Amino acid sequence: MTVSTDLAIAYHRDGFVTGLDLFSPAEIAQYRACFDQLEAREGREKCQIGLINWHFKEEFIWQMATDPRLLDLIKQVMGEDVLLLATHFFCKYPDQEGKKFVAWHQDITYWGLEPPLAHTAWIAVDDSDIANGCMQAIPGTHKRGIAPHAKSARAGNLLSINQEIPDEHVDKSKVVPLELKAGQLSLHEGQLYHASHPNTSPRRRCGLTVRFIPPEARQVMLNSTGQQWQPLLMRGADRYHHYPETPAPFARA
Ligand SMILES: O=C(O)CCC(=O)C(=O)O
Repeated sequence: MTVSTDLAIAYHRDGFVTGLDLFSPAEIAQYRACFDQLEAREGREKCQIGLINWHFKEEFIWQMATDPRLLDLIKQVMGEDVLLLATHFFCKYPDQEGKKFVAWHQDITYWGLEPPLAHTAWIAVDDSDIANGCMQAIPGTHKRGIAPHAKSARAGNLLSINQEIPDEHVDKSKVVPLELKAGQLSLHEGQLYHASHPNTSPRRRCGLTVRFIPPEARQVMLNSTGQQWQPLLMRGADRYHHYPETPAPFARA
């Protein structure tokens, strides 16, 4: 693909871009109200990291993940042909003891995709800042190849199989916090090193991750939760047909 916009140039240089406006305050307030209802129904334990691919069940998640403005942004960084791979809320509740964190990792490592291509939009449902444990990233690490991942020795890692890039591979002097206002998003590349600290503030920090892949990325292994992906074509064409066609769960806006 030709990297032509400033956004795409920054993304390919650093492996992420942040602070992009997506939803207006009124729009994100509506989506937050939907999430609050879901949380009241399902409970915090489930909502912390258990809402994986609920865009198939909950229309508001589908609308967030397929918003044309989001797809326009993602197309700028990944090209014309875009499959929606997955959605996953990362909701960190106030945690004065500072137990729940996300260890340094690269997304693509346990997703079973070949070639290892994926892109994530992290949409802030709540304001996300240093105090409540926003995402952090290390610029340029998406160009290093796949790092070794071990099991984290520290309890409380929210990642699916407790994976972690060992400290000796992580240069923490280069870390950039990805602070976002509710309704904004960051985009990150599937090989970028990223993590987040515990939420020791009194405020919830909820974000929706929306994962996208190009059609050439086929699934060669089950992912870390033992599932087959069910991608849906969002933009352009799928000339590879690696995946059975999945019907859209709801109409698109
Ligand atoms: O929300 C977080 O703190 C971490 C999210 C994450 O690891 C991801 O989007 O892959």
